[in-house]
Order: sequence, then C-alpha cells, then structure tokens
Amino acid sequence: MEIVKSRAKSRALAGAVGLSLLLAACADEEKPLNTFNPEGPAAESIDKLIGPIFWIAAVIGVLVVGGAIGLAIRNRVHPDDYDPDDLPPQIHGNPKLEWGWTAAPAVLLIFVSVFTVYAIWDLEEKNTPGGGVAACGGEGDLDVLVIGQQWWWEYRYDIDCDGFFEDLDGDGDNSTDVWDADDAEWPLEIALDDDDVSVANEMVIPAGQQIDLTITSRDVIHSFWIPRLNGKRDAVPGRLHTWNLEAFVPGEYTGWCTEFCGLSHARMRMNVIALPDAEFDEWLANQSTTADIPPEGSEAAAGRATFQQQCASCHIIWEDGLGKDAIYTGARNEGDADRQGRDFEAALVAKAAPNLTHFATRTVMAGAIYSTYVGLDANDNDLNKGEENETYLAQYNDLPDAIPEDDDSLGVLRWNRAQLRRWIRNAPSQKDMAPDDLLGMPAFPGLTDEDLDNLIAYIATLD
Ligand code: HEC
Ligand SMILES: [Cu+2]
Repeated sequence: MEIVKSRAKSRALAGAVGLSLLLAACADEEKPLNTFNPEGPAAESIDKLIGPIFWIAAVIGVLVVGGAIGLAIRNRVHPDDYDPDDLPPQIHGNPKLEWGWTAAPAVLLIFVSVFTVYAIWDLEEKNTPGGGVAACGGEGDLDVLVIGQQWWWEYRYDIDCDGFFEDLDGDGDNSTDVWDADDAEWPLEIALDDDDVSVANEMVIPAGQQIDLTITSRDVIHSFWIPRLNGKRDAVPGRLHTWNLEAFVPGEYTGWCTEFCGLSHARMRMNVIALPDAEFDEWLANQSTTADIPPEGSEAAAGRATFQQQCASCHIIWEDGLGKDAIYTGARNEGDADRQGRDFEAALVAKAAPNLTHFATRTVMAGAIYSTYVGLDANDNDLNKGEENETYLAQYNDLPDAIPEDDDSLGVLRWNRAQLRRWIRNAPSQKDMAPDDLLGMPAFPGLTDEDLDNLIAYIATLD
C-alpha cells in the first residue's frame, strides 16, 4: 500500500514538474516562433483574439471537468455497496434546466463570435492586397511572390511593378492585381521578368510597412508561416493566394513550412529580415544588380569556371549580358536556351534551384537551416538579440564585407566555409533530399579540395 502511494506521489510530482517545464517553455517570450509575442499588426490581431477566447474556454473547461469530477466523487458507490436495483430518482422534462443549458452556451457563443468576427474582418482587411508599401517611385505596391518548393522558399520582388509574370497571352496585362491566369505557367519557369529580383530563404522587407504577398507553390502544398508577423497561408500549386507581412520594428523573424510536404518538410524554414527604410532601399537596389565577374586568374575566377560546368544547369547567377528572365528549370520552352546561353535540355535538373546572384548577402541557406556566417545561429533569432541586434541589423547590407577574409578565430562573424564545403560536396548528407527524382541538389563526389576552395571563393564574391 505504501509503495502504491509513493508511486502515485512521484507520478504526480513528475507531472507537476513536466507541466511547469512546459509552461516555462511557452512563457519564453524570446522564442523565435512564439505567436504570443506578436511583432506585426496581423499577428497582433490574432493574439488579441486568442487571449480572451482562451480564458473563456479555460473557465468553461475547469467548470465542466471540475463539475464532472465533483459529481463523480460525490455520488461514488463502493463496489461492495453497489445494488443494480437502487436507481437514482428518474426525472423527465425540466424546462428550467433545458432552457439553461441551451441559452447559456448560445449567449456565450454569441459573445465569443463578436471577437471572432471582428478579428476575421480585421484580418481580411489587413490581408487584402493594395495596402502595400509603394515602390517604383510611388507607382504601385511592393509585391513579393512567395513560391514554396520542396524544400525551400523563393521570393520574387516585382521591382518595376509590372506584375510577376510575362505577358504570355499578349493581352498587354500581366499585373498581379488583376490576376491573369494565362500569364502564369506552372511550375512558374519563365515567369520572372528582366527587372525583377529572386532571392531564396531569406525575405527582406522594410519595417513598419505592409508588403503584399502572393503565395504559390511549384510542387506540393506548403504553408507559409511567420508566427510573429501573421498567421499561416497555404501555398498551393496552380493557385495564387494573397497575404501580407508587416513588422512593427526592424528585426529577424523566423518561420516554418506548416503543411507536410515530404522528406525535408521539417527542414523547410524561412527567415524574414525587417530593415529600416533606408537600409531596405539599399538592399533592394543591390539585389537588382548583376553579379561581379571575378578578375581573371583569381581563385574566384577558377571557381566561376567550375560553377558554370557543374552548377549552372540548376543555379542562376545573373551577370551582365545574360537575360534575367529565366528562372532555371528542367522543362524549357524552345528558344530559351539562347537567352542564357546554356543547354536547357540538360538531363538532370531540379525543378528549380535558389538564385545565387547575391547569395553572400543572406544569413541563412538551404531552407534556412544553416547559417552562412559562423557566429549567427540559423535556428535562432540572433539578429534580434541585444546590442548585437542593432549592430548586425544596421550592418545587414555590409555583412559580406564585414567578414575578415582569413580570420578563423572564434567569435568573429565570418563566412561559414565549413558548412558550405559539406553542402557543396554532399548536399543530401546535410539535408534529406531526393536528387535522383529531381528534388534537391545532388552530391558532387568528383570535386577536388581545390575545386571546392575555388567555388567557395567565387560564391563569397556574390554580394
Ligand atoms: C540538380 C540541380 C543542382 C545542381 C547541379 C546544383 N545545385 Fe545547388 N541547389 C540545388 C537545389 C534544389 C538547392 C536547394 C536545396 C534546399 O535548400 O533544399 C540548392 C542549394 C544550393 C545552395 C544553397 C543556396 C541557398 O540560398 O540556400 C548552394 C550554395 C548551392 N546549391 C551551391 C551549388 C554549387 C556550388 C553547385 C555546383 C557544384 C550546385 N549547387 C549544383 C540544386 C542544384
Ligand atoms: Cu513545405
């Protein structure tokens, strides 16, 4: 008997400890995916709705469960005293009770629905395109096309405000405000137009401004979610969903694909960096530029040559003279080969791969699971922390320059060569992928150490 009691006690203790640990974990405001710590208007609306409804539900939950347990205890009968013929008084029809248990929940639901409907309207308004920040000298909103792909996110900025897609049907309208399905082709191969910008994994936005998003997917259904800025929105192939993003203050906001999308679903993260206006403009202007061609004879030039042989069948690096209008993919239209001067019929090509033109300006890579800089943790909000936050964010555009070339001492922000090396040599060992099925990046066992050094030297120039 003693043993049973002490076992029950220790179980209760373990439960209590577990629960408090869980609560403590939830209470950590600094956790990067904490919806209870909103930093944008939409997330704030959602948070304001969750609060009162949670407490109403909690009170009802305690009353119902407590009542049930209380009644069970009060009316319990010891098995020895149990008499099947001893029925409690049987009542039929009690209008007061029946009215009570009908009216009370109805009143309660009406009360709750006021908050809910208000929040739905509010979010509807917030997530309607058109409220976005003006780009292109005030000509239109800054629109970002978000494309989910197994297992990373692409962001295309419609810089010249002429829509995301080529005017394929020739009706002169390729804007996204008036969605013209004939202008978009899935899997969105040739849609990027010359003046737009494509980045991967890390979306940069101006703080304090609404960015209109159009969300879609190349392959399976994904879901876009930056918990501290807004709720979730599915990315569905063949459909365009509108959404928006706004961060009150500059900072780093992380997210996670929240629709199971296969092998590396758990490693399909996303990063949003909100910058002050001036820094954002600088960032955008830089992203619109083409990549520098490294001086002849340099390590980086050798890397570029290797890149063109081994990597350019999937990855694009925009250089002067190359059209920007092709996002590189397997299935091409006739004639596209000329525009990029490459063989688009190459046998093994992923459906699409990250555009690397400004790879070195991003702090995360490979579905935002690895940091491109040692000293920053891709799985945390390092850029948001204390003094460093301000330093890093203010320097965000200078990050690639801030890195001492050969300083490998710990504690200094520096280029994450080791991870890049592992990635380029054998990407599938770093992230589950299925390159044989054109999903993800293949391994390159044939690259020598020198090839790798050269490639990394080249990639490091892509700022
Ligand atoms: C068959 C197509 C393919 C080839 C060839 C290829 N890659 Fe990739 N690469 C990908 C895909 C797809 C991803 C995205 C994988 C992910 O994050 O899930 C990727 C990701 C990367 C990334 C991370 C980019 C980012 O922003 O997250 C780097 C860097 C990279 N590749 C470099 C290279 C180099 C260097 C080569 C040549 C040695 C190469 N790749 C060849 C398909 C390819
Ligand atoms: Cu996904």
